[in-house]
Amino acid sequence: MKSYLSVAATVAAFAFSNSMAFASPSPHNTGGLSPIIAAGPGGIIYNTGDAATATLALGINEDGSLNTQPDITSNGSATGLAFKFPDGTWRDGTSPGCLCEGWGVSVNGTASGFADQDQGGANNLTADPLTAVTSSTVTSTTRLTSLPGLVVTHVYQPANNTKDLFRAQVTITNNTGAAVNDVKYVRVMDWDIPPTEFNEFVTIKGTTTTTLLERSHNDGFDSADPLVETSGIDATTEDVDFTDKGPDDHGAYFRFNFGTIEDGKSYTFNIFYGATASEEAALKAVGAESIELFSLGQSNGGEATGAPATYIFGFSGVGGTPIIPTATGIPTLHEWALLLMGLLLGGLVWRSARRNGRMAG
Ligand SMILES: [Ca+2]
Ligand SMILES: [Ca+2]
Ligand SMILES: [Ca+2]
Repeated sequence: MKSYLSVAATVAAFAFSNSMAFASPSPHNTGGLSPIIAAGPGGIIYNTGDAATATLALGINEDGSLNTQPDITSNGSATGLAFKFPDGTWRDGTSPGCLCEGWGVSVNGTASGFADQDQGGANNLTADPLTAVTSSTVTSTTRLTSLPGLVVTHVYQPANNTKDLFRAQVTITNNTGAAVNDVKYVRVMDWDIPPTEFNEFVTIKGTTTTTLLERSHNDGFDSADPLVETSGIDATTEDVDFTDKGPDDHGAYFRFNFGTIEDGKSYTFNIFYGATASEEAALKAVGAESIELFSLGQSNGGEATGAPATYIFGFSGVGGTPIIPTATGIPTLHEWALLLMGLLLGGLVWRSARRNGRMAG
């Protein structure tokens, strides 16, 4: 903890000009400008590995949270989840206003660690220097400071089946010497969608089928600590699917409970971040990666078409089912017939596609 404080002191003087030319943000987004609090240098990755040709950029801190330096965006103060607009500028979907994006892990209902720039950076998390650093990949490795055998890695890389998403493969490993129970993971993001930052529309889908989801709602400013109970900015968004809620200054919060991880074992799942120029393209990307649970952020006026940008935040391997058909379009009658035949033969195809998560030794 001492080293974190000393490093924080050296970087706390970080100053930036927050663009306030946008619509009025909520008190959350004006309540104070967040310094970058990082144990070491973060990294920016591009979906093509080349800033000149890329359409997506993601800025990752050593602790695995988003919103890092340098700031390549024209509308924020850090690089979080950025999409290249037709004019060539990078516009971020979360870094405008407060740097409210983060994650957290807890075990046994008693020990937790979390990282979010707006919540003081890393809390009870010790981060290694980033590894596997290239222009399209970066790996963050962290452990609970109070329970160092509990290790969480985030392997950030372009998604396998679409250019429109990054994938963070998250592995929670238990080397504590005993089983850990009630293993929870939170991921939370304040959407701020250009060109109407702080005045966006938010969608969440997959809550009813995602069996390991414990809590969800539209408060992207909430604590990333899984041991802190949270609630929606709008209570009607709690633990349900909703479409195009807004306009408001809000985001998306998800908390999972992965149950027990035995000593020496791990649990792996995926988080996706991306953006497209339309809602149709966003849903194709969601389908291409068999995403089980997702949120979309869209601008005020762009909630129907998704133009000029639809930002995407999703999960797989979290006990759900893929909720958007893959990008092949509407099945033909012949394909439906084959599908029904498959179901009659035991539905094994569906079962095998249900889960990407796995328990590994
Ligand atoms: Ca923000
Ligand atoms: Ca917002
Ligand atoms: Ca929409």
